[in-house]
Amino acid sequence: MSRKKILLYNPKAVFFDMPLALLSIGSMLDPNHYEVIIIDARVCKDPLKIIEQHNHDAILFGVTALTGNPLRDALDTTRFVKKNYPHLITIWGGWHPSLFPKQTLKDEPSIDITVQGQGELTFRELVFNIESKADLAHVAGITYRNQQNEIIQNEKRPLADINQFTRINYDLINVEEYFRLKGRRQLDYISSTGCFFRCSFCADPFVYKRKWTGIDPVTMVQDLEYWYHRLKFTDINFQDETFFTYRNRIKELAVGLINKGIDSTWAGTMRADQGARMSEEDFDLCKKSGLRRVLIGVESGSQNMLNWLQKDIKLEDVLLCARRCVERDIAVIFPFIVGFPNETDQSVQASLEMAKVLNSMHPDFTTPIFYFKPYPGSKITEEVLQAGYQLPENLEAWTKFDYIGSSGPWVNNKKYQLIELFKFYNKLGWSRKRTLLFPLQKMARWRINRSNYRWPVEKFLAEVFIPSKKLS
Ligand code: B12
Ligand code: SF4
Repeated sequence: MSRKKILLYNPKAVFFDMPLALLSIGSMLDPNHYEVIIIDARVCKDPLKIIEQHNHDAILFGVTALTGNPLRDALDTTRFVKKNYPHLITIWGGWHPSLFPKQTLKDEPSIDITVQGQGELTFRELVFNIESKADLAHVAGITYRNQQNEIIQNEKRPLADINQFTRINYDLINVEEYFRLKGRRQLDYISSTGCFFRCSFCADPFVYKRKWTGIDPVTMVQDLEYWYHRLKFTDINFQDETFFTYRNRIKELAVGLINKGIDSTWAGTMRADQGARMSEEDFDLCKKSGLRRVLIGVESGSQNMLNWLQKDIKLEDVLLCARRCVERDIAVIFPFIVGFPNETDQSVQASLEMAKVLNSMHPDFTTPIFYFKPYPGSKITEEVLQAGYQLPENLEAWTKFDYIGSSGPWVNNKKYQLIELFKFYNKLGWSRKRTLLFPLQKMARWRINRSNYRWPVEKFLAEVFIPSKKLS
């Protein structure tokens, strides 16, 4: 019996993380019955041709949709598919349709179904229902058009235990191609879904209702051991929201990696409070098992602001984690966000100060600074919407929503220029010493320490000598 094809699409974008969302849902289908074809527009030259090749015996076209630029290609390709292959049911899942279940359908007739939140069980059930042409009314976690063309949002699907899912089958993609594009044999891995915390700028509490589910460490070690021997990776990038949620889980993982001889470095996300609760021995164990980098969201250098953000961390915890990482030569990314509504200059200044302190502690510490933009689902956004702020009103407008490029609504141009100069000099000043650049690096530190950015000639020179990508 020939297998039915399931086409899964990752839109064009400029980064090369493995398409974990599509791998997660695709791995849930019985391979004896379905042939899952992942088309990643970031890595294949002519995605439309691949769709054309496979459309005849396919039953659906699934797309993963992240807010912002990737929506553009997601939209164009879905329109192309609906126009040319109307027999394919088009399904969008991921963060954007999780936040806009109905708007996405209302604005775009080429999309048939949106999926909200965790997708594994919903997708498997959807595929079964679509294939058997069954009613979708009982598939929890989706929004769809019924026969009367009404948009119906079904009941929500509670977060299911991730341990009952089939583990990701990396054979569904050409892993070597991702290794090549990344420039290293780095495996992307997701070990949990959701987060227990309540940060008022984040969409996670809205989508996952402060729930969390994670793969048990024994299974994780078995899984990683299997793929280590198959793929010969040398680094694991854990893409979880909060990888260090349970200290014992991480310790068991670390012991497992060591005992199984998995000779690979790894990186993951850690909250400052979680790092502070760990012992020195826990850090030693993680380092021994290959921990090379953590990402610790600092968000603000002002404790008052952190309290307002409901971040539930203390600045002392951030510094404690930083010191522990310095002692063990573990790199850290410390992201900040500035430009919250009504944020004072003092609060922004406190963030810049904290970024300076952290950056100066270790050449492998980085402190990216983002500008706050209100996003639905977060507590802050609800508040600014009530005060009259307007979000993009339709799907087209969301394709232009740009998180990174601009300063957001609450940072004026003068402040923006200052912060951008700070970012440049802070990064240059504290990065690893390079003989040729050393005089510029020294000058950058002098400027940072005095907040003096007049005549930024080093910026000009550095931009000439260092490719801008490395400085961004
Ligand atoms: C890796 C990552 C990136 C990578 C690449 C992203 C990518 N997907 O290609 C990079 C580093 C480039 C990146 C960049 C950014 N990211 Co990012 N990133 C992540 C991260 C850490 C992991 C994504 C992932 O692979 N998850 C694992 C998979 C399995 O989970 P999932 O995608 O949610 O998929 C599940 C469901 O959503 C659903 N599903 C998903 N797709 C589909 C499709 C179908 C058909 C179905 C049925 C179901 C389904 O089923 C899946 C299994 O349960 C997430 C946080 C997280 N843990 O999810 C943030 C996250 C996605 N990023 C986020 C943000 C804000 C950003 C940035 C704006 C950050 C910044 N300030 O620069 C940028 C810009 C992104 C852009 N618009 O261009 C937000 C998303 C907000 C949003 N609404 O889009 C997240 C959720 C972090 C957060 N809590 O705020 N990111
Ligand atoms: S910012 Fe991180 S810790 Fe806070 S709610 Fe979002 S995912 Fe959880």
